Amino acid sequence: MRRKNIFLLFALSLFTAGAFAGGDDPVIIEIKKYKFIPDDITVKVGTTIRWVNLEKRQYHSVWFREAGDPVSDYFFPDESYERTFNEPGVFPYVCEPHEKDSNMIGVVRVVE
Ligand SMILES: [Cu+2]
Repeated sequence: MRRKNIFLLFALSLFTAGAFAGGDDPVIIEIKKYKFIPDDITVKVGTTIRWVNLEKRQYHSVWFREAGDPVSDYFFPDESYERTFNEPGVFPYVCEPHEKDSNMIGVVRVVE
């Protein structure tokens, strides 16, 4: 019984490693102390990025204004925002309420 459990754990860890290498999981950008971490990222076409708000109280937004996206909703601690990038290019974005006073900006570079 115990040996079976160990095998199961081993198989599970292999599966997790494979999924990670395949690039199917969203890429995470953390939001902490009015900063996108990292604020400059390069990903492959087809990648989904998930911005996760790790503040204690503060809401933020992720708005791709130059790409023509509608104004984004604010999201609160432990909430997140996702966007998938299906075209190569350079995509700057801002946190709408904190763009000017906290210079809260970032860029996603999408390559083939
Ligand atoms: Cu913000």
